[in-house]
Amino acid sequence: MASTELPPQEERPIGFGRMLRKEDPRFIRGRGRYVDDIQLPGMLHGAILRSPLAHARIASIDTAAAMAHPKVHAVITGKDLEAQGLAWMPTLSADVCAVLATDKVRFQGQEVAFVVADDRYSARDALELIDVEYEPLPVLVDAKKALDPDAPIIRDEIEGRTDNHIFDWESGDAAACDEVFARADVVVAQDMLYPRVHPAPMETCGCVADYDRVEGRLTLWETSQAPHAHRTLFALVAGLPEERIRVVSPDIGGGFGNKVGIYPGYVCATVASIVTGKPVKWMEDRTENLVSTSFARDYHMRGEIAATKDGKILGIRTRVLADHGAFNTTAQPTKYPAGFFHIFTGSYDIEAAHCKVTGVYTNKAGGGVAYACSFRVTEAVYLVERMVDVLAAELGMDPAELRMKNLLKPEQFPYENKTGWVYDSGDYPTALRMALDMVGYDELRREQAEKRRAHAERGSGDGAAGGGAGGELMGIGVAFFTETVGAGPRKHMDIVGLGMSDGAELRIHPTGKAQLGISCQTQGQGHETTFAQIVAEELGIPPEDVEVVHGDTDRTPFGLGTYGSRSTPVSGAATAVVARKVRERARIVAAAMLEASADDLEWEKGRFFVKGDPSRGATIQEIAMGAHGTVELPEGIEPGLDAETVYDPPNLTFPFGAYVCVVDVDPGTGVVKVRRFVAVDDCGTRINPMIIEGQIHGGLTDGVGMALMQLISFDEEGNCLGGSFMDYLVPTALEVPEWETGHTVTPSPHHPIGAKGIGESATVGSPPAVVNAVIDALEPYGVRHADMPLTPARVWAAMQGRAEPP
Ligand code: MCN
Ligand code: CUN
Repeated sequence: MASTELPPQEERPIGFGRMLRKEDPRFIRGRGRYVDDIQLPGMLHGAILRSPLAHARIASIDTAAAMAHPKVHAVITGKDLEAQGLAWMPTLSADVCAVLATDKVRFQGQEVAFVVADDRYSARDALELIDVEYEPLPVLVDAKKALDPDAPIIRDEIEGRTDNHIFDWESGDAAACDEVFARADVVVAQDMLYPRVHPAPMETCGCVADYDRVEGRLTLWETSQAPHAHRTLFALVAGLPEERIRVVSPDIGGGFGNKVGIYPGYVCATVASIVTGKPVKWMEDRTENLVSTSFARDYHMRGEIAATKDGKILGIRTRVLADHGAFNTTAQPTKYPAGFFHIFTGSYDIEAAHCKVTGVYTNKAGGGVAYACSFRVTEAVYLVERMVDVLAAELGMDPAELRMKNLLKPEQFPYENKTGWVYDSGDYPTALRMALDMVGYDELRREQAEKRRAHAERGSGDGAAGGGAGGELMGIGVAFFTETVGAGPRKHMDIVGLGMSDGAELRIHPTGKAQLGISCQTQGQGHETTFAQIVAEELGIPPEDVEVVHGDTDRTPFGLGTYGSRSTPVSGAATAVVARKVRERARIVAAAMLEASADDLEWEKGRFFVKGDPSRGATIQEIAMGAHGTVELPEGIEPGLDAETVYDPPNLTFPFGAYVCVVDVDPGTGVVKVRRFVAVDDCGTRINPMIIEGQIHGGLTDGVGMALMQLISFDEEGNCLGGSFMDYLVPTALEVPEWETGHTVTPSPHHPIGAKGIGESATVGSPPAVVNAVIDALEPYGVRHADMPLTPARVWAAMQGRAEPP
């Protein structure tokens, strides 16, 4: 079970264990270096003119007055980009996206023109001098109407397009599902929406583009979770040779998937730098970030579950309508247009499963895969975990007991689920039992029964079921999740044709200090610490002596970057493998130094010694000096210890967890208070438990935010109603309880150190636990489901038997 105690700093682990983050001294002293901290001589500032309308034809754009502004250097419009073939750019999902609008605007906040001026204020002032004449078009907001014959066609620039359909995608076996549903005793169905939310990182997106006309070289500082992939795409789109592009992703103030894609601002700043010959900075403000960059979710789902009358789940099927906005700018492996949604089979031993997902365009910002989503595992887990509770209600069974009855058993791993995923390892019942014990489940149910009884007695006097003051409605919510992270095997997974492997380079200096270059990019997850710990574990070099280099394409090996919690599963594996390569080289050098045969050497952390004679040995530091010095090496052995590798994962990793949430709902106001939250996670081998707990605390907080507070919504004209932190509510310490965490350790059998990802587990697992708890609290009112966010108004409406507040 977790202890939050850190060992004293002098007992820092040489390898895995709790240690403070190496990067924190600069962050807590305000010495982080973010994109907006970069100041270059002669740097100009860009600002984007955005569409006030969600759908309109552009009749004309007059930039003369803006150009006449004394501090303005350039005004770029879609027409200017069109002349260079840059008005549209490819997305990460086989679609194209407008850089600056040419023909029409397709969502509110879409990029229309780019102004470059001496300073940020003048650039913003000059935006108001641009005169755009719009001819409004009918707006499509409701995804359910996207395929109606009379729906406005959003992407009519595409030859021959007569509807808003993007894709249909299926997984599982429809016929097998029909068969089990036909013979099931009980079938329940439920419609649910996982609403549009936004990752809202504290640092918005931005860049500094510096094109050197003499060298023909572009340096681009970017808020990017994937610098190498961005560089390759820039090379392909702009036609610049790849070696003349350097992408640097410095410190990132939170990514959460928001910084995976390539945004028009990056392209505009680059074009502006080429045009003006000066460096150009572009930085979004909060509203721009919320209205125009990658949102998350927006999945309209219908779930169905079939079971026997004693609660054995037989099959699950689902039909999904996916709202992708005006451009399909999601980012997931090419083969999977719905991401990894087909893990909606969850953690259960079932006979059949099937899903069908249809993607559509609407007049909203594009995106869909972001906000610690594990490529739509979030939606999948929400669906199955809500459905299991709906089934429990139907059967009158305890939801924890129903889960326990259906969980996969440890001996079933590796387990191939009904949509083709092979779960690598797991011990689910132990994790669920631990969570129930930690929370004191039986006692809580007793307390709840007591309160319900008291409530019913009071309620009969009041008229309305329990309305009126006092007597909180207590709810207990359970969720069990299986994730699939670490994309992924090259034979199955690529993003725009780039296979999803990652490189690692390890240099060992003569003094035995090390420098590790990796292709993933930390946005707050602590890679500078944990990746040093992997090297430390493998080589015995203290983590403080291992410098982790990341986020600079000139200094790191190629690889696809950080998202889908893939850093530990892929780059972490690459790091362990490259360290082992170094170790094998060190063995040969040590043999030469100790005048022994390499086979006769034994390794203990940080040192080789001669078998049977532990006093005859050499430390890794001594070996490093020897390898760089004058030790005579065998024929054909190169001096030095450096090594490199590229890791192609054989499978994904499947972290899992059991969560229990306890809420109290005020029947008078509908306000939900999260009283307790227990999270038991299993991410295999744990590199740094302190960082893991931090990831979980953050994800749980996000989950409470999504379940209770957050929503990006639109009015009928397509005006975004969540465009500021006054409307889009990010949870704080005030809304969340003291988190209670526990863990089990079931290593991944195929990962070199047995580690699975953890970065998104809590965001994936917590929303259904919270919603299940609220619905459980509303049981006396006969509520079976209500959609997130469960704001006081929604909860109140549900208590009145309405889906939406009036
Ligand atoms: N870790 C560990 N032991 C394990 C697994 C992970 O010690 N068995 C550590 C890792 O070494 C790393 C951290 O936990 O320091 C997260 O690791 P991992 O699960 O590999 O996830 P990534 O590093 O790939 O991070 C990405 C993930 C995603 S996709 C989103 S979205 C998200 C998240 O991480 N964005 C974050 N957590 C975030 N945390 C912060 N602070 N900021 C973000 O933007
Ligand atoms: Cu889906 S959000 Mo994270 O994978 O960068």
